[in-house]
Amino acid sequence: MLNTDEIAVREREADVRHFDAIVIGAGIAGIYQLYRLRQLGLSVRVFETGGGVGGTWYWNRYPGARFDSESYTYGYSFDEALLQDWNWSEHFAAQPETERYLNHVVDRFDLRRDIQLNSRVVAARWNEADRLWQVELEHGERYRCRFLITAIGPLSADTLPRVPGRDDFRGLSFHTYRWPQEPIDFTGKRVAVIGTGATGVQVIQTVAPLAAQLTVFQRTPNWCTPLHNRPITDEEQRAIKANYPAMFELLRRTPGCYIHNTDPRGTFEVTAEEREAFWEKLYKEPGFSIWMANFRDVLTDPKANALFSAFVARKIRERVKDPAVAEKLIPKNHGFGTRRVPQETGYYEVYNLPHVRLVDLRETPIERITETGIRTTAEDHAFDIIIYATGFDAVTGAFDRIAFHGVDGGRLTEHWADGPKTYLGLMSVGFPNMLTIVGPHNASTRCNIPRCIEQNVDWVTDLLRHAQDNGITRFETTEAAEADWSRHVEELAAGLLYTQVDSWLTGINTNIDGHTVRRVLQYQGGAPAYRAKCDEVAAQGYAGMVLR
Ligand code: NA7
Repeated sequence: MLNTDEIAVREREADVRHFDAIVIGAGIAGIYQLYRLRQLGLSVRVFETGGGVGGTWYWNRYPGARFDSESYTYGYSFDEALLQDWNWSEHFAAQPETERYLNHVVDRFDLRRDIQLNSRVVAARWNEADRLWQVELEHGERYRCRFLITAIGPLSADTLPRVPGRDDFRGLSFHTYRWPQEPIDFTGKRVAVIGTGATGVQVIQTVAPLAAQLTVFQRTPNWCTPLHNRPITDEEQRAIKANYPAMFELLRRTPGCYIHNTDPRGTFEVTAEEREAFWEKLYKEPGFSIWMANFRDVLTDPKANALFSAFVARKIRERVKDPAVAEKLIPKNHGFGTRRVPQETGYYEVYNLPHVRLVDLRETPIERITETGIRTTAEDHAFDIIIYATGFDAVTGAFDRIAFHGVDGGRLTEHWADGPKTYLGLMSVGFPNMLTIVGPHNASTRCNIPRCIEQNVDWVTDLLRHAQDNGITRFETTEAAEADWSRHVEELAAGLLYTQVDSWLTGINTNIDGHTVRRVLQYQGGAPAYRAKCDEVAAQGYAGMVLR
C-alpha cells in the first residue's frame, strides 16, 4: 500500500511532461541541436535561462562585443540558402548583428516553439529503472526525457572579484556578461573597468571615447594585437558567397577551424630580415592570423616565443606615448599566445588620452569597493559606473552550477573533482544518455566554435539516430574508454607553453575556491584529428560505449 505522500508523488510524476530529448541552452549549440533532432522526428524541448536566444550573444551585450573570427567563417554552415541570404556587414561583426542572426535562424527554421525561455535548469537526475532523466527548473517544474544534451557553453558562468563591499557601491555596476538590456549613457560619467582580458579590452577601447573619465584596473596585461575590422564591400560579399564551399573545406583542415593556418616554417629557419618582414605582415593582417598563422614553433619553443613576444612588446612601446605606462601594458609573466590573445582596435592608443588612467593592481591592489568607488592600497577612486570584466568559471563552471546526479545519485562535480574525466569530451561514466556538447576535453573550446559545435551536434544526432533505429534506450561510456581518452587529452597538451601559464584556458580563477591548480580542459590535437576519432568511434558501432 502506498501512503498518502507516496501517492502524491506518483500523481505529480504522472503530470511530468516527457520529451525524447531535452537540450539545456539555446545558444549556437542548442539552436542547431534542436534543428537536427527535429529532423529525427524526436520530441525536443530546449530550456534557456535567458529571456532570448543566442547564449553568449544574448548575454554579452556590452559595448564593443564582437567576433574575433571572420563573420562568414562563424555563421552556421548547414544550410546553403541561409548562407546565401544572410549578409554580414563587417568582417568581424558586433554583438547586435550576431544576436539578430541567431534570432533569424531560429525563426527561419521555426525553432522557437520548442524553446522555453526564462527557464533555468537547476538539477537533472538519472532514473535507472525507467532509463530517463528527470530535469528540474528553478521554480520546481519537472520534465522527463530519454536523452539529455547540455549546450551550456564554456564561458557562461560569470565570476566577480572576491573583494569586500561590492554591494555597497551606490552607482551602477555589473559584470560584462550581465550587461543591462537598456543602453548605458556614458556621457559625463566616471567609469572603472576591472579586468583586461579579451572582454575588458573590447569594453575599454569602446567606452574610452564616450566617458568623462576612465580608469582601468589591470592585474595582468595581455598580448593584444590589431583586429583590423572593416565593412564588407559588395564585391567582397559576392566573393564570400561564391566561395563558401571552398572556405568550409579549408576550415575543416585547419587545427582550430579558423581561416588561418600555421606557417610550416620554424622561427629560426629564416633570416632575421625575413622573420621581421613576416611578423610586420602578420601585424597588419586581420583577425587571429598573427596567433594562428605564425611560425609553427611560436607556441611551443620558448626561444621562438620570446623573440616574437619581444616583437609585440616593441609595437606596444611604439603605440603608447608614456614609457612607464607602456611597460605596465607589456606582459612579463607569460609569452605571446599562451593566453587568449585579445584582438583590439586602438586599444593601446586609449592610454594616450588625458582622461584615461591605468592602475596596476600588482602595485596597488584593490582593498574594497566603497559606496563611492574603489579603494586601492594607494587611494580612493570615485566612480559613477564600475564594469567588472572579470571573466568566467570557464569550461566546467556551467556544469558545476547544475546538480547533475547520475547512476546511484553520483554528482558530476564529484566525478570531475580532480579535473574532467570524459570520453571524447562528450560523455562521462555514470551519466548515461547524457551528452556534453562543447564540454571539457572537447576540441571546441580551442576552435572557431560554431565549426566544432556543428561537428559535435552532427555526431550526437547520428548517435541518437542509431539508438532510435536499433531500439537502444541506454548508452554509457566505459571506465576504460574514459580513462584512455582523458589520458590522451593530457598527453596532447604536454609541451604546449600555455599549460605553464595561469588563465581560464588552464582553469585558473582566483575568484572561486578550488581553481588554483592548472588543468587540461581542452583537446589540443586539433579539430581534424578530433573529428576523425569521433567518426572512427561511430564507424566501429560506438566503440568505448555500452549500448543496450
Ligand atoms: P578573462 O580572459 O578571464 O579575463 C578576466 C580579466 O579579469 C583578467 O584580466 C583578470 O586578471 C581580471 N580579473 C579577474 N578577477 C580579478 C580580480 N579579482 N581582481 C582584478 N582583476 C581580476 O575573461 P574575458 O571575459 O576577458 O574573456 C573570456 C573569453 O571570452 C575570451 O577569452 C574570449 O574567448 C571570450 P588576471 O589575468 O586573472 O590577472
